[in-house]
Amino acid sequence: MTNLQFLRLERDGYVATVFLNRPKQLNALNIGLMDELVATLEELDCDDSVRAMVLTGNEKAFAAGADITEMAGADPTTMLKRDQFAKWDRIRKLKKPLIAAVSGFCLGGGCELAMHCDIMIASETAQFGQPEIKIGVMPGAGGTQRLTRAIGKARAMEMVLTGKFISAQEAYQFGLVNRVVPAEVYLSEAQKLAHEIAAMSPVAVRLAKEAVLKVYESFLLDGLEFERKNFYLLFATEDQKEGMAAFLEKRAPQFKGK
Ligand code: DAK
Repeated sequence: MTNLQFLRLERDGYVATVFLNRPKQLNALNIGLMDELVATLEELDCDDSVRAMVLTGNEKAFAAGADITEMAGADPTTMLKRDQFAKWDRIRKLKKPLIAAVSGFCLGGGCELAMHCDIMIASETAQFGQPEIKIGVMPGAGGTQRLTRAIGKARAMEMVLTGKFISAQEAYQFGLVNRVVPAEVYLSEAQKLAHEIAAMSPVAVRLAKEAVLKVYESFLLDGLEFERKNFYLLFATEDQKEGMAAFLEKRAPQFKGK
């Protein structure tokens, strides 16, 4: 865990806080960051001196999504070989409670990462969205499944098909986040909650988390598999190339349905 390039780590008693740390790119989740994140979370998960973890970004962004520069030129075979989903599966399998402390942009893969967490505390400045459709693709790391379960079909469909963001208050009303707190305290509130959970029996916490997740696990796995296949397929389209190139060139995309 030494020499972290894309993360920062703080420890306080039984609570570890992991900060996503690519501020210039609004914490866009590049491959290097995801590698570090998964390794760090797994290490903390196996460390008996840690009982709860907080995952956060900075005030401006939790994370603005997967790194578009790394995906723009990719074809389905490249995406398949990268096998990035294996990393996300490892986050899904963490045993200890993981609390997201979200401020600012929480978009695309960033929103999907926050939804991998067990509890979400949002700053009043947080904005949530699945804007992949605007760059010619769709959510690939569980967004179509977890968002729909969290906020219902009607709202999820609108977000996924238009890419529109929702505010922290809306996210609270829709059931995506546990609570919305003033910007100054979003992180300390998440850490307070983590300490509260860390005071419980670690074994009971682990088994209780596992049991809550079981509620939808088997359906979730079918859904994730379906989503992944569709996501890969989109990398065979001209619209994906156009959508991502347009973002990087800072212009509006011209989609052709090809
Ligand atoms: N990727 C790369 N760079 C990004 C980025 C991203 N997702 N988001 C922002 N940046 C960069 C910008 O390019 C800009 O860089 P410079 O021009 O300064 O070099 C810098 O961060 C600041 O961004 P802006 O200048 O755009 O800042 P604004 O305040 O004007 O706008 C914004 C903020 C968040 C509205 C805007 O940056 C934006 O729309 N960003 C893209 C949001 C987005 O489309 N997100 C979804 C990406 S697709 C997978 C797992 C997950 C995924 C895919 C596969 N597998 C396991 C296979 C997920 C996919 C996605 O998330």
